Amino acid sequence: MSTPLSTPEYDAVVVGAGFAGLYALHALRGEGMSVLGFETGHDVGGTWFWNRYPGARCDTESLDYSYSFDKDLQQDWTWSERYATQPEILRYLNHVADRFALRPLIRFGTEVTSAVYDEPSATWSLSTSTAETVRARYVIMAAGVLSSLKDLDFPGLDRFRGTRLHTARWPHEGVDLSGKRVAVIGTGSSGVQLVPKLAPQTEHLYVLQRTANFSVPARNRPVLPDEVAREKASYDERRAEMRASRAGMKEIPAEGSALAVDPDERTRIFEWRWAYGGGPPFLRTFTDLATDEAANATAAEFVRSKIRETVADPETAESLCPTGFPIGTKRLCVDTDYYATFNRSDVTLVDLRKTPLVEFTENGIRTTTEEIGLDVVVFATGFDALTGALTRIDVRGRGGDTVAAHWADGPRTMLGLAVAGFPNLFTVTGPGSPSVLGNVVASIEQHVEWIVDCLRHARERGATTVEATREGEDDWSRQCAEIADQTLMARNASWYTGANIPGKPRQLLPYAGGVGRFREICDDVAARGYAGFRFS
Ligand code: NA7
Repeated sequence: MSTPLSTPEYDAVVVGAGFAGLYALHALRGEGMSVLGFETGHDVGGTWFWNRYPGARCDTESLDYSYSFDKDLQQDWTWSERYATQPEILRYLNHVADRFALRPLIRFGTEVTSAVYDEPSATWSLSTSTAETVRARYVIMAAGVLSSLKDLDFPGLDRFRGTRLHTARWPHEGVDLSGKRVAVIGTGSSGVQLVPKLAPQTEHLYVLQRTANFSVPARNRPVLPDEVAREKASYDERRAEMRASRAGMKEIPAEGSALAVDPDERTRIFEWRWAYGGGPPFLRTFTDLATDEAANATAAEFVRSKIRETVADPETAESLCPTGFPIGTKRLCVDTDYYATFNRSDVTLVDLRKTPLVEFTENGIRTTTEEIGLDVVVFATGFDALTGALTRIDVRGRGGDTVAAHWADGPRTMLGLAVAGFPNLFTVTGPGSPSVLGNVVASIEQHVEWIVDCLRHARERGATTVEATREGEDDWSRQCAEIADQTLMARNASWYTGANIPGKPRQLLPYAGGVGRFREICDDVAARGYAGFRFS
């Protein structure tokens, strides 16, 4: 005889109140469910709540990096720039939270510390940093893909008497850096956006670079009124294109193989994309840049030639030229004046490959050749991407198994949406989802809508639990690995493959088959009665 099911306090709990959490709350409530959101931050925004460093900006075009689920919202909101700044995106998310009355559903300043599945009642019990416990039938993990900070394991860090800042924990009130000697550690997307903005504010800026990254110009500009009118008039077509596309955004078709054109013609085509601006347009200049090393090398060399052209000091230029990995296998940075900033007399590049960082001292940082006196150190050192937000919570499914243990040899999911042994728990843009390999907002909407459809289906068939099967998870993991093997990304060290976190298993974390293809696969799974899922 089965144990009677007790009534949960909430139909669903949503963890996180960024783009994913807000939409999940809205969509689940729309199904008539009782919902509760938890958010560590003191307000909505997720990534855009935390990452307030000067220069923080989205590198997907605003017209794509925004919700499409509500046509009135889409028409009412007007983006002012091609790539929105962090303050503008945060204003947008606040507008969404108010417009759809989502704020009252969320407990802010509250971190979920554990989520434990209770088999007899088929409910989840969640505990929080504020010593609260709630029970829910469903849990939607929407805690972000770049939200769990990489540990700062620098020798002697505690000794340093100056100010420490992190790009992803930038003070809300801002920081006055005038007259200060400042170091930025890290030259990924955050560092590359930050450096040109900090340089004019500081007395002297030291950029501590361990690995030079490729960066292409954003060519950011205001969105002009006639462009706004035109785009809004045809927004439906833009969104349809976005949903079917590879990267979840309006795309310029690639030009065929990079190796099929002569060098002059190839350079002319790269020049056009360089002048157009943006990461995905550049990486899609030719069809084979992501898959063929020789083709990729032509793009890498083109960017290196631009760095040498821009940076006056030849030694600094050489240090800034990325080598040893194909372009696009680490996230391609998108900048405004990054390389030109090194022509300033008050900016120094410290090449940690040549002169490694030895330790922090009371007064600054010691490398193998000098001690750099500093008032402020900014860490732009990255995140435990895609898995960190989930594995840092003590999530226990059937039999008390933890997600962290289930993923000990690398994350495994069914469609990036569910994990075998964790019934009624869904993940948004985690491993196995196209996630960061495209416009994350496009994926978030697709995931949330798919989850809501799945829960409606469960209700219609009278099921209390829905769960990924082990076979479904095996099959999806195999498909992800097969697609990954076709890319250069999977073979190279980056946070895409978990290589930035010591001890993290190496595998390409997101699904590399594209946003449009992923949607087709998800739709097909649903059409086949949710093949790979078990309802009971
Ligand atoms: P990233 O892209 O992970 O970049 C982190 C940077 O910090 C990178 O240059 C690292 O160098 C550097 N780093 C990390 N640890 C160290 C140590 N111990 N010493 C020296 N340098 C270090 O993070 P971002 O925040 O820039 O960007 C993450 C994403 O957020 C971004 O792509 C957007 O999508 C938003 P390394 O390469 O490891 O040598």
